[in-house]
Order: sequence, then C-alpha cells, then structure tokens
Amino acid sequence: MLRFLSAGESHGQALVVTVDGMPAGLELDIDALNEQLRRRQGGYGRGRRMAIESDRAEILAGVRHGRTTGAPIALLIRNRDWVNWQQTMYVERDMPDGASGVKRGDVTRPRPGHADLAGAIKYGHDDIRDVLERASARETAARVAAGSLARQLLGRFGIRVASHVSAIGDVMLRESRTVSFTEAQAVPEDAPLRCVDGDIQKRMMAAIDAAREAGDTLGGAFEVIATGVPAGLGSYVQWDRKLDGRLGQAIMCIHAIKAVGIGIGPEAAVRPGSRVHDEILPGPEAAAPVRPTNNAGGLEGGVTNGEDVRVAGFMKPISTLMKPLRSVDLTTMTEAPAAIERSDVCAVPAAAVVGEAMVSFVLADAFLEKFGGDSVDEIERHYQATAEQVRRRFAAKGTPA
Ligand code: EPS
Repeated sequence: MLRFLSAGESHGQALVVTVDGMPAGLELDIDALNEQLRRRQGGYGRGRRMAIESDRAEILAGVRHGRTTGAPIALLIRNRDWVNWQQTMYVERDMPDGASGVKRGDVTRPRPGHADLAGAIKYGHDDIRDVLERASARETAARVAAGSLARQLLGRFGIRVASHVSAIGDVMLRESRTVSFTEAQAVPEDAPLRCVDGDIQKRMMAAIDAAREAGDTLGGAFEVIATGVPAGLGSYVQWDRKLDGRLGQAIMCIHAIKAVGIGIGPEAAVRPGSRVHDEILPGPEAAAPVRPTNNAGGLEGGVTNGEDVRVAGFMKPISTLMKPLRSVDLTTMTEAPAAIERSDVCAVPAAAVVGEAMVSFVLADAFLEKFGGDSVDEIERHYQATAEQVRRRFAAKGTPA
C-alpha cells in the first residue's frame, strides 16, 4: 500500500525520496518532520560530519496547502557537505569549472565489514567510492523523512512510536528491565545516548570514549515501541503477510543491523513456555481480554494483538576503524591497512531513530491494508466501524443476561 524509494550519495548534492500511497487529506506538520531529521543527527559518538549537516526536507510534490493530495510525495534533503566534495563527486563527464572542495584519490583498500569489497566485485568498480557513497548510512536520512510521513498518518489514529537505546557494546540495561512506552518517550531528546537509565548511560559514554581512544568502534542495541496499535494488523495466512516478518525486514535492512528481536526476542528460546507466553485474562466487564505481560511484543501469529509492538535492533560496530584492520589493496593485491574514511565511533542512537521510522512505515502500510481508503476521512470511517464491531463483540459476551 505504502512504499518509498530513495536516491542519493553520501557526499552528492542531495538525497531524494518518493513516498507513494499516502492517502489524501492528511495535514502535514513540516516542523515535526524536520524535528525527526534533527533527532537522527544526534547522539554521543557521532563524527564531525554531523556538525556540517543540518538536515531539512523540502517537499517538492504531493502536498498542497499543507495537506496531502493522494499523489506521490517527493522530498529533497540537501547535503551541506556537497560544497566540500564537488571535485570528487561531480556528475558530469569532466569536472565543471568552479567545482569546489578537493579531488580525492581512489579508494582501493576495502574496509572489513563494509559493503566495499562485495560491492566492488558486484558492480565492477575500481574506485570503491562508487560503492561506499551509496552504501553509507547517510541514506537513512531519507528513510527518516519517509517514516515521518508514516508516523504522522499513524498519529492521526492515536498510534505513537518511541525508542530507547538498551546497549552500547557490552554496557546494557538489565535483561529483566522492561522499558514502557511512557519511559522511552520521556527520555529527554538531548540525552546523549537516549538510555532510560542515567547511570548506565554514563558507563555507555565512557565505553564510547575508550573505543575512540583506541581507534575502535562500538555497536549496541535499541528498542522501538509502538503504542495504540489496534489488534488485527498483519496476517498469519501467508508468509509475506506476517507483520513480525515485515518488521524484521524493516529493521534488518538498516545499515549495520545484524539481528532483530520481537518482544523478548532470543530470550524466548531459552525460557520454558510457561515463562514466555502472555496469559489471557478476562478484562473489565464488556471489554476485551487483558494481558498481564507482553513478552510477545504485541505480535502473535504475525498479527498485532492490541499490546504495544516492541521491536529490537542489534547493531554491529561501524566498519571504519581509525586503527584499521588488515585488508588488501585491490590495485596491487598486496596486504594493506583498510581505508580510513571520516566516520562515527558509535551511531546506535541514530539507528534507533531510523528504527522508529522503519517501524512507523511498516505499521502505516499494515494499517492502510486493514483500514484502507483513498482519503483520511474514508480510513477514519473504516477504522471507527471496526472499533465499534470489536466493542459490540465483547459487550455482547460480557453483559449478563
Ligand atoms: C558514514 C560516515 C560518516 C557518517 C555518515 C555515515 O560520514 P562522512 O564520511 O561524511 O564523515 O557521518 O553518516 C551520515 C552522513 C549521516 O547523515 O548519518 C558511513 O560511512 O556510512
């Protein structure tokens, strides 16, 4: 129902993203969209690039007088760093007169863990810059812009999405620590790592400092929590309609993510069933049953069950090391240290914001599947009619004769 395509190189002129399938009649808050872009740029451990950029989206199409028209929405995010890269990244065959920045040499020593080697083999590039410019996580700014539109659609129906950072390297929240939506949302935006525990956050920052000092990098984990999600999004009837699978793909395809968990995630493989499954108890009179726990992360059978949707992403350390690992120079085929590009030491808080965007996008897609319509008004009618049907169902059963 909802899809987006992005284009753009990390040090090219701009990122562009086209979002197709947004219904007509949604009032867009452009400041809120730009606030999401700003959130993605933050976090302790980022490199100098983020001091150069100050991402803002320009809407080029699909919105008129502040409202979506139902047409594809096109957004542009300019790279402010472009002025420093024109001599390296120009589009034309020959360098245009007056191109600014410096002309950088070819990148020939692939970084272990990056797309460098696989990409150079796949696309036949001699200068690995042709790989890394597009493989760069800069592209996630486009995702946050697209996800922010989805988030605004969800918000119209009372669905809210937040995240928190649960681990940086081996410094992590206690296994048993369940973070509520309210807690995650209450973490101040300027918290350096957006962790709910101030003491653990300090230790996380120290771990990042130590990694930087050692010329190393650190990964970690984050959790995205969506609240207000109605039961019935996704389906168990086909593999590609299972919402947990779709959320898994959406998180897994964020740069550097190596694993995804839903609810308690891998912990579910360790515990006995009696300590995994969330019991179903009678709700207050004439209301839906209630769940005392939410280990399932709001998804049973690939369908939302009305509890908060909880999805965790596990990020590997960034692959550009200031103290580089061993690699091979592809021009001479001799051993050489991996290339060093300016980079971040740790970008887990940014990945959490990207995770929110991707979860928002998938939830909005599933929401449109369930309650679809061409305009927000039409969707509202479907949504209210379904809510009424569910109310009646439990009211009928719950009222003594
Ligand atoms: C990235 C390297 C760094 C990061 C970049 C992702 O960029 P640069 O090479 O320009 O210093 O800052 O992230 C972003 C630009 C961003 O917007 O998130 C990489 O190699 O993936």
